[in-house]
Amino acid sequence: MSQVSTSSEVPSPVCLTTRLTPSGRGAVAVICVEGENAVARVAQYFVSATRKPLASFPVNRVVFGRWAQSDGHGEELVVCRTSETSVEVNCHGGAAAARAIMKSLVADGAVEQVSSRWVNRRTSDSIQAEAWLALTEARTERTAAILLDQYRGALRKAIRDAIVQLQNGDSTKARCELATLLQRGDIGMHLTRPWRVAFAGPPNVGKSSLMNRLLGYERSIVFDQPGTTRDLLSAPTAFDGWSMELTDTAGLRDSEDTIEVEGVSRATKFLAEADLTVLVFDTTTGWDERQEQLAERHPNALLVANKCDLHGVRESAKPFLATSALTGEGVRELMQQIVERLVRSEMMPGDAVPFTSRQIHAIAAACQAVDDGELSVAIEELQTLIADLLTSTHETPIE
Ligand SMILES: Nc1nc2c(ncn2[C@@H]2O[C@H](COP(=O)(O)OP(=O)(O)OP(=O)(O)O)[C@@H](O)[C@H]2O)c(=O)[nH]1
Ligand SMILES: [Mg+2]
Repeated sequence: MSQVSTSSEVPSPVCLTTRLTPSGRGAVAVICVEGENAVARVAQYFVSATRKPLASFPVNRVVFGRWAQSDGHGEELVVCRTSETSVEVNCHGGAAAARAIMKSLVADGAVEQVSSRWVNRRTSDSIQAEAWLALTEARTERTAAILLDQYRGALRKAIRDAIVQLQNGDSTKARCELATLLQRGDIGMHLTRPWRVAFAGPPNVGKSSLMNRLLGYERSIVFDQPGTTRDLLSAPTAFDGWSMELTDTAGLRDSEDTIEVEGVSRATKFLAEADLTVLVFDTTTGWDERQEQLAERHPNALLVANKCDLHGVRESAKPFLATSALTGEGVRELMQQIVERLVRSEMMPGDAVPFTSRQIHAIAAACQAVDDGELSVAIEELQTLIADLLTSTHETPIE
């Protein structure tokens, strides 16, 4: 009751609270609290280890202390005033700790803001804003470095150059550079989303063993009886700095077992969606009509002859990569071939890459317009792509 009357006596300006780190696992979560009374709001919950009030610490000093909630719970964390009107709270990573802090601030009148709005307040460059957000989703150093290049202006510059070329009537050069950007679109879209690689093939050929070998741990159960894997089993990893999600599937065969039939049906559906299928066979078993048909049904699959330590002879005109999940032979080559199949463009540091569907659609539309001889339409598409956020979604600064 007293809290309500206090807040009505002192009109409180808008205080925004934003989670800056993405949801999911992480060592530390960062929450930004900003607005005229941000320090006071945080100080209601934060007790420094030295008991000195938060406002007495200089800007940019990292202060260790405790977040004390009204229900007696709380956690140790660090807080930093990043300006007179903003504070960063660094708490344990994971959803629960950050959620509890956001909840207490919101209960106290702060307004929760999505991270895209936070970004839009800091840059008017639409591509930089997209890169800023995408960076929080990058899973590897390599993908983060490429996004950082776009954040620093690589894509914006490439689009600007294409606009100038079109304005100067050099549509051939512009078309060529736009086509290069489009080719890199597939890589761009996978900077924040892993490539999906499926391991499929007849039962008992070593699909699970091979996937475990690539992951470096026992994700899937391996057993010497066919029909061991039933459901789809996925795990994230990275090859050569590219983010991948490997999925083990049930051995493809006709079965009377209802659960196995369902497993095979799920496997078949998944293969249609995966970016790449690694079709595994057992090098020691003969190459028969059924295996031939399986390979024919997946013409883009990477063909693997596993158990090469047993020195079987695969008699087929098809190009097989020999592997042994047992000894590790051929596994490095398999990794390389997976990357070669998926990452189809050569990339140099600093290269421009479109990484959102908005960007890719705009570039594709511009290419189409150039092909149709509509240069002014192409220029307009590209100008819209790099248009200032101020003209669309950029918000006024916090009062
Ligand atoms: N010698 C040898 N044995 C292997 C190799 N890879 C797998 N195995 C054995 O083959 C058997 C089947 O392996 P899994 O990895 O379970 O085969 P799978 O293809 O996943 O089988 P399902 O899930 O039943 O379709 C196990 O006994 C493994 O130890 C290999 O490269 N060499
Ligand atoms: Mg298996």
